[in-house]
Amino acid sequence: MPLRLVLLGAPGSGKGTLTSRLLKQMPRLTSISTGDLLRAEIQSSTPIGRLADAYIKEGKLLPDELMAGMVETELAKRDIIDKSFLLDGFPRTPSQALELERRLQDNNINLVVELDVPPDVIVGRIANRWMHSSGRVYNLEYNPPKVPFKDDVTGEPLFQRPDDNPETVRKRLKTYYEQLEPIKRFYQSRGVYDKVGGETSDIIFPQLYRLAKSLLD
Ligand code: G5P
Ligand code: MG
Repeated sequence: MPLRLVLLGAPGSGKGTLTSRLLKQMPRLTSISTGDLLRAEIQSSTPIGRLADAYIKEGKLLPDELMAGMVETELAKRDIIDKSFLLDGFPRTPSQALELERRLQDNNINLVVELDVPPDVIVGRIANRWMHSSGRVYNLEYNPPKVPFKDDVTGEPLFQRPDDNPETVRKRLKTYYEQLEPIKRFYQSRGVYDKVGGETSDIIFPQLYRLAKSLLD
């Protein structure tokens, strides 16, 4: 059966980190990160990018319709709507979840995993995050690049996200915890919700892998 997995987790909970690990173990899986898509739009200075820049800097969520359309386009472009895929950072609201369901029809989400990481652990991680424009993520303490401040694959310089400053991180965390209960209830009502937790991605990964593996054939 195709695995159609949503990772739900606070800023800095490890969605990107765990996605890369899962893709290494499950080569047939394809991932879409809405944060990465938006950052690519910003990089190319498109109209969506200009809008996204304003929202992201404020730590606010972009409009639901726009995000659902963006994910649908990406699924179609990669021709994976009826295959296995992982969504990182989408849906984040019940309205996005409903839109996604409407657009996926017979290929609905069959696993939603909440990453439960204590907020005090998260704040320290984000301060040490550096990334590459491909979406590859590093942490100066946890998974440092081989050459300081350079991407392991391309050798290009790494940067820090403009929304990773303490004030915006606080807003992003608040937004996340406001949306968590409603979206959790939505997916519990569909019978596909599960939760894994721990203070490190090393503790969380085997739990996540077990859940994903149980659906992927
Ligand atoms: P994003 O880009 O989706 P967030 O805020 O949801 O952003 P973020 O910050 O990308 O999530 P993450 O992917 O969950 O966090 O975490 P990560 O990057 O893997 O790990 C964080 C850091 O911790 C890294 O440095 C990593 O190396 C390190 N790390 C991982 N594991 C460990 C560990 O075990 N120990 C230690 N010490 N470190 C570790 O969305 C950005 C914005 O885009 C808009 C919104 O404005 C959003 O704020 N947006 C949307 N708007 C509306 N609807 C949507 N669906 C939207 N999606 C995005
Ligand atoms: Mg991320």
